[in-house]
Amino acid sequence: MKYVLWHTNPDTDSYCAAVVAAWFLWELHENPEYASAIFLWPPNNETKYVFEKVWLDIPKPTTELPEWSEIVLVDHNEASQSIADRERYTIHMVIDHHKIADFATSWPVSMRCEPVACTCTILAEMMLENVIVPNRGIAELMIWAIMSDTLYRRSPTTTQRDKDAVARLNEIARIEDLEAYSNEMFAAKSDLWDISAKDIVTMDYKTFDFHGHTMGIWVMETTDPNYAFDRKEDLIDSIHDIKDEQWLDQLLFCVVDILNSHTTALVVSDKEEEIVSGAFGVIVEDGYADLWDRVSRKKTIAPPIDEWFKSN
Ligand SMILES: [Mn+2]
Repeated sequence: MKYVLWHTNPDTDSYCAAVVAAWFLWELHENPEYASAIFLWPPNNETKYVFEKVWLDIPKPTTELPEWSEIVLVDHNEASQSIADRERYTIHMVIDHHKIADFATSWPVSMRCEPVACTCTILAEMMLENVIVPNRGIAELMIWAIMSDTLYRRSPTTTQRDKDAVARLNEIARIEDLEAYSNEMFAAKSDLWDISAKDIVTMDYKTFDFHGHTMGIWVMETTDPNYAFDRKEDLIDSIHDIKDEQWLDQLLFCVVDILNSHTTALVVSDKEEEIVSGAFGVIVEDGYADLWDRVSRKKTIAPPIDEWFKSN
């Protein structure tokens, strides 16, 4: 049995990709015992919504990962985003769409990494290549994952391959109004009334090493940015706490307005103000920096900061 694992702090793509990859491997090897998705971390509100909405006729994923087992990594490859003690398992395969940072094994491994917006786009292509036709539930999961990772195809990370995958998959899923469906999913993600400021800040985080500076770029994607702005003081307190706890030099918390493709960053110290105004050429006012249409951490937020650190 191979265990399919998503990254820590899983998002909708990683949840869906794990379930879909396990299904794909059963079909490919004609053996439902071949692989299992493993549920190690709880879903966010958006992912919960998707799994409540989609009808899946598949065996239940496991929650126990036996020691020394073979694992398949989806939606990540870096050790820092993976299960702790990863060296205690044998990596069998990687399916991912992120940069390759610190990946090494002492044995041969299958790697399928592609510069597309979503892991499920890669899985949809693997099915096409292997003449495996997803059932309706599996097709739907892949559509939601792609809509989530591309912010309904608005994000600059979106490629033609992502759009083609959605079109192909929707011939099976037959969702009539993709935009309305996507907006409901984003609204589910934005429903944060019962979530603490600290959990909001840590919902979607990635930490970068910019030329020796450890900086967190943390993102909240929402249909209603006021969820964040109304709790600004609480969020700032949490950001300071987290910076201390995680030994971060800097932390930028970005509120992404999904419907308007617009990002506002919360700037909590003079150093962060210097970085943000230098990297993006914007003025910080009242603790806020307007980053305009930079909605992708990977493509439009992290690279200018990296450049700034390089020359400062
Ligand atoms: Mn992804």
